[in-house]
Amino acid sequence: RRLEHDLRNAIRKHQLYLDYQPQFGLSHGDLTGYEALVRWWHPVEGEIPPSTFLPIAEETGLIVPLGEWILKTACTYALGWPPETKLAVNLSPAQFKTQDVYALVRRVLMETGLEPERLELEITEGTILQNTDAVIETLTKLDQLGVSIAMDDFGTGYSSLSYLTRFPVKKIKIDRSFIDTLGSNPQTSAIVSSIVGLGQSLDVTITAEGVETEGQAAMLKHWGCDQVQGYYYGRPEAEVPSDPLEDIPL
Ligand code: G
Ligand code: G
Ligand code: MN
Ligand code: NA
Repeated sequence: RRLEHDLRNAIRKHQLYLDYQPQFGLSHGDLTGYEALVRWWHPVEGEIPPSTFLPIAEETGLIVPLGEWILKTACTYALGWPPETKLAVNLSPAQFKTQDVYALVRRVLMETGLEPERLELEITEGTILQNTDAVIETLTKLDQLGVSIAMDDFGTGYSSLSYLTRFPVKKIKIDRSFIDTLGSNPQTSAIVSSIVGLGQSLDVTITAEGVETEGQAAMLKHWGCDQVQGYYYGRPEAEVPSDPLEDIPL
């Protein structure tokens, strides 16, 4: 397919870049970190969303060099932030299938000099459902290195909650589909407040994604949600272009 060919060239041709969306502590409103989100500006098609090109990257194996470029670019960029500011990077299930994620992360941290404590890796339930033992081992080693693990899109997958006892998960990100209907659907209010309570009992940080309104923010604050992310607080915004990995073979 043409998109596959184009994606192969996209990094070299400077068509890929990262947006960074801020995350805030809800009780004090302090900036806690940024999530890196990959973007592709295609010369003919314009902006192609990650939901279109990430599956292609995963099917073709391009996710390996792409994931490496994302991690290295984001870690390098985060070096310019204040020292307490964390960087969250998404990892797809395919990355755990096709490479040693621990080795990749350790190498990129060493090459860039970013402290492991500043890096948070967002995984999905899809990742922990596949080859569980290998994934547990990888995540445990990352945890011991000081890198933290966040469960993304929480509440949309099919796995049982028991993974919370077996995986070193430090943060749960409540999927934005639940935040969307806060206020209009009493059931989602019950679900979200319960997840916040679960986080408090398990000593896991709870982040609400996709917060778009003051009303949603007020409810989350009332329940004691730890962190927020969403258009109400800040949109994903582009970095100053930088290309530390121009020489990656694609
Ligand atoms: O930013 P946006 O809503 O377009 O992201 C769509 C999806 O793409 C989200 O599920 C997000 O987690 C995923 N995504 C965005 N950036 C990255 C990335 O750098 N790596 C991986 N694996 N997924 C990403
Ligand atoms: O799956 P993941 O959580 O990584 O995806 C994050 C995606 O959510 C990004 O593509 C980002 O652009 C999008 N996003 C972030 N904040 C909001 C928001 O407030 N509303 C909506 N609709 N999307 C958001
Ligand atoms: Mn995410
Ligand atoms: Na999400």
